[in-house]
Amino acid sequence: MNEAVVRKEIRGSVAIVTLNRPTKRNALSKQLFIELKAAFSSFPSSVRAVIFTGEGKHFCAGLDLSEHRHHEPFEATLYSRWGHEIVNAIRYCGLPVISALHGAVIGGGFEMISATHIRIADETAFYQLPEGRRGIFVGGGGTVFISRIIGPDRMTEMMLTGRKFDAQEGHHLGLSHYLVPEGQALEKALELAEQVAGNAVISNYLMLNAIGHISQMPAETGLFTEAVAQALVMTSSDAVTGIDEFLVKKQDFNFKAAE
Ligand code: 1HE
Repeated sequence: MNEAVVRKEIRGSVAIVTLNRPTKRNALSKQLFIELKAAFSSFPSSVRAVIFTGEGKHFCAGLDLSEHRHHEPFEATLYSRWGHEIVNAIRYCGLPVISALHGAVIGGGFEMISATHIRIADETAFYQLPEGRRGIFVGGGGTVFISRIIGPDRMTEMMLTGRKFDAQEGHHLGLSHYLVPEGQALEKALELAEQVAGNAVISNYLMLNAIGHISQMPAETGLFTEAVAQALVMTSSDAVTGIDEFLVKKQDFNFKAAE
């Protein structure tokens, strides 16, 4: 039997999903795709936040090119659609996903982290879309999701030239929300995971789903959807608790700890 190339560990209310193929710089092989999809498909009900990271010196070197020397068009289409399923499994797993990044964040790996909700990079992180230099193209949702972060114009230039953005540059472009010293991304991710795990489940669910969907709607449809989403949360018992705690005790309430 092959060794697992994705590790999944549960630490209290936080799950840690780790790409575990460091000798190949966590390149995305078929086996890794299968295990990654499975890892994000279900979590124990005690889990309230997920951390996504990589073993070794690099987060991910992108698609395993050794598996993609030749494809038929239909096969390549299905492969890309499979990539989209995985990216959507990350984005819509129903829990906040926090990526902890270091070293290479390349190609398909870059596409996957564009689906995560909080991104933390250490100073060694760098970002690259070398597809243009290899005669290929992105296929893991990058044209939609990376371009929403850095804009289609910047993504086009990144792909045409194959340039690398270092951690500082990536941070200024919005690729990371937090930039931390070398080796500290996982620690920061654990701290933030504990914090967001303490939010009301229903609030988190709406943040993870409604904002992304509403941003794709015409304004008036979006505003109506926002009102309905707000009504769902504002009329929950969690809203009563959260607002009362603030008004009476002047504090943020930890919903997870109160269970
Ligand atoms: C790989 C891959 C890979 C490493 N597929 N085997 N991605 C790329 O074009 C990035 C290619 N990789 C690199 O630029 C570098 O490997 C790194 C900057 C990430 C790391 O460099 P380094 O010096 O630490 O490692 P290395 O010596 O280059 O690689 C170590 C091993 O990993 C080596 O194998 P070995 O058997 O000779 O030890 C490499 O061949 C192997 N390796 N990267 C296969 N990507 C959904 S569509 C998205 C399309 C894309 O993602 S395109 C981007 C592809």
